[in-house]
Amino acid sequence: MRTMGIQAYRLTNEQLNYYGENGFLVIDPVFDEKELIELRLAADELLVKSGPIVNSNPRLEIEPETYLDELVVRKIEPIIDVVPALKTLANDARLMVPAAQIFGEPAILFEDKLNYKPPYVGSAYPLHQDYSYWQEYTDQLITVVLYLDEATVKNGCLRFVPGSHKQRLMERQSGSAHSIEMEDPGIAVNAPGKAGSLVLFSCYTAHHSYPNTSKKGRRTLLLTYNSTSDGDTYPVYKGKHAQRCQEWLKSNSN
Ligand SMILES: O=C(O)CCC(=O)C(=O)O
Repeated sequence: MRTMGIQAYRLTNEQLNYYGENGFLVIDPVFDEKELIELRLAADELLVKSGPIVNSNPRLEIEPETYLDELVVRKIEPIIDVVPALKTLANDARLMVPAAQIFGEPAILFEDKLNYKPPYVGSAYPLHQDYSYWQEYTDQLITVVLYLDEATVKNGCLRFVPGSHKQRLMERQSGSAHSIEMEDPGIAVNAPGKAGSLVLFSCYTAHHSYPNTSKKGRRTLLLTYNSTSDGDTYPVYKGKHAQRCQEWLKSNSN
């Protein structure tokens, strides 16, 4: 964990009020260019060490569309068991202090992933609330996103429905386990950010993103935390998934 005074990473009252009202908050860059270069190298290492880019690789989600006939990675999950620098990031005070402040108690890692939004083929995420995926766990969950690359309207930054976190789970589209039925997804607002910015959001905040139609990709690291009083579920949740990924890689490497 970075040793700079933890006080420096605390949210202001204004930021806390914004989060309370809207269910999300964008924080101006808290990682500098040198750190971002190291984290991008860590992301590259993660991709190499995650194994072959095939649909059967349990650590990868692949984009529906190919690029120049090649499969393209959409998401890597989990990530902290592969590259030590990413485990260090998950424990960084810049991510954990704001989450802990909102919980009113220390935060503990729940889920970890790297989302790509590759140029041209980066696909949309339909409107959803993350808690619809996590219903067997606590709902004291906050995701902290770190934009590794600049996220713009053109390359498909995250978009949030302000205040939707106050509604608990919303109605899903018929035939869909997670996508929300909403007459006007345009009520979501863009959450662009420079590389190194953070975005915090609640597991009930409805969000989505449009496809990337630009030539600039954007990667995001997403670390989700639960409150410590709900215990450490990581070993039985993502830890088990990590084990399956490691076993798959062992049996699929030459
Ligand atoms: O990366 C994105 O564009 C959306 C990610 C997202 O909605 C999620 O992981 O829940």
